[in-house]
Amino acid sequence: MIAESVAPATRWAFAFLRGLVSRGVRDVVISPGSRSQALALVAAEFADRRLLAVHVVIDERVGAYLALGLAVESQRPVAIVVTSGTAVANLHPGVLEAHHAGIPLIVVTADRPEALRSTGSNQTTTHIGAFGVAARKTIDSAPPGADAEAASDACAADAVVAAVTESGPIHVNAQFAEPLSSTLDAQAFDSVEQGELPESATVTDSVEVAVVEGRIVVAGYGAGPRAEQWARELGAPLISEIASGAHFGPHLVTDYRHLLSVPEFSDAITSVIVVGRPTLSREIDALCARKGVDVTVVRGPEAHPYRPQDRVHLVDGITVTGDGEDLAKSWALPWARRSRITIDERFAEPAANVEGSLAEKHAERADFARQEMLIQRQPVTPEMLVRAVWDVTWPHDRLVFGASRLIRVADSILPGKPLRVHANRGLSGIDGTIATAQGIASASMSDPEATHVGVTRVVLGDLAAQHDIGALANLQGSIQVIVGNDGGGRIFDDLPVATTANPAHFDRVMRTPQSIDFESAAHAFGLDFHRVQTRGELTAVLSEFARPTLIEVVLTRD
Ligand SMILES: Cc1ncc(C[n+]2csc(CCOP(=O)(O)OP(=O)(O)O)c2C)c(N)n1
Ligand SMILES: [Mg+2]
Repeated sequence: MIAESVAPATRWAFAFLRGLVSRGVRDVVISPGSRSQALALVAAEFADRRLLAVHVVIDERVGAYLALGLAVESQRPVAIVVTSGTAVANLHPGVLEAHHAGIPLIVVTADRPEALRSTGSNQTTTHIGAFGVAARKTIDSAPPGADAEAASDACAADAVVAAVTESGPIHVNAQFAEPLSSTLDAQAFDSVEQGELPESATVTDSVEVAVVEGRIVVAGYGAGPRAEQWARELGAPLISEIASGAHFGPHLVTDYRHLLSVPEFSDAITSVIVVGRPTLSREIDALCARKGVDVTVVRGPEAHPYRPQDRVHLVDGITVTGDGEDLAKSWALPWARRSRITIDERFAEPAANVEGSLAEKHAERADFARQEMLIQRQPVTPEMLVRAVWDVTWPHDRLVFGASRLIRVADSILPGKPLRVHANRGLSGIDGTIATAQGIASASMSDPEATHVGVTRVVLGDLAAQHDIGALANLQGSIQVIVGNDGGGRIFDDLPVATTANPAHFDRVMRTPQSIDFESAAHAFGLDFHRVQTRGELTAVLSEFARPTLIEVVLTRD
């Protein structure tokens, strides 16, 4: 028990944070504010005692995405504490993304007592309902009184259980009256211990799926490695998106966009097992909507499971019956082989004739040197960029893609590799990408079980980078922000409207090229900076790495 002389707000904040920590929460993101002072100051005490990692972010929009990245990587709910008013609204993009993607967050907004709502009281608005349907549970906690500790512990328990079982954002609105905080005896912290998360619900609805020719597995966002395992067990081709967690293995078909248009392959498909939510290609949507194709969707924590047509079987998991090893030889492997051949042909890395380097004749050696120089001086294309990043990334590293064109290029050409790749595909916003990556980087650095601390690389477009430029203020640790600068939103160039609209108008209101000076931005935030124009420079900067770095890659137009 904490002395009654301590302000109720501080007692509530202490027992709430103790309640989170004892139930497995390890990270809290804090943005400054007066109404939220008790939570912020008590959290700082927890951080001093290594009971919680506290991440301080001025901009709540950045804070929400940072929390989301921390939750993705740590697989734990992450708490966010903000003050009242517009601070709450700034969380909305990250909360929406977390809801659609199914990522657990505990959003704590500090409010005045209910009686002051709608009275014109400064910085007071209606917090309840601010996130609409995106808050999977809302707890409006009454102003703390004599029972502050018990009430806030119950509130923490509710929030953690809901975040884990619902796997989405939970909104806790804490009503604080004056005095907004007071000091706390150091002994109070003796009662705090880190505990584990409550158990989450186990899979209930698993259906049996037989090994048959004509069945393929599609892994979308949130699929994870089980999709790769199921494809092997089923002897089925595996179409797994780049951020699915299953972009590897012998059955992988990277060149699926093309093969789905080749009748010899495409017409043979009779059944699709979709794991997670595919978001990167129209071809998958078209396939799943095709008449006569049976679609089973293995849902995850996302708000709305993938439903490309009305006749979808929605399940929580599958159990494969039969042995797909023989079938793989005649069904899955021809797909995978054909895909590999095409990709190798189309995207072969150029190489100078190595024998030339060993030649006796000076002219031949000089010719080799010239070829090599030309290769190194090639301007960087989107394909070259994603390939170079993929090649330097190892399983202990992390890779994050922004929404837009580069993730699609990566998805359509990169060979299989069991890497940890994330992209915010819940709503595919171009906002919050750098903040999300920093959350992933921070959580990966604090993983006590990690044997290697890798590098987190985030690959994003120039508009996405400008959108989240404020997140550069929070960069720390092993992180490279790699901006593919192609003069605006080049994804729109592929839309039919690009050929019909007034070109000047299209440029001004859709492609929207910007003139941001990324070098000055990097320096303003104390980051290292490189501008890269050629293949040689790109490979050199990707491997040289010490501090948080912004790399601007000037991309050539296709
Ligand atoms: C928050 C948000 N605003 C707008 C969009 C619409 N949008 C999708 S892609 C895109 C352009 C992105 O440009 P850039 O980051 O440079 O990537 P590029 O297409 O050039 O690779 C925009 C504005 C979005 N997805 N999210
Ligand atoms: Mg761009």
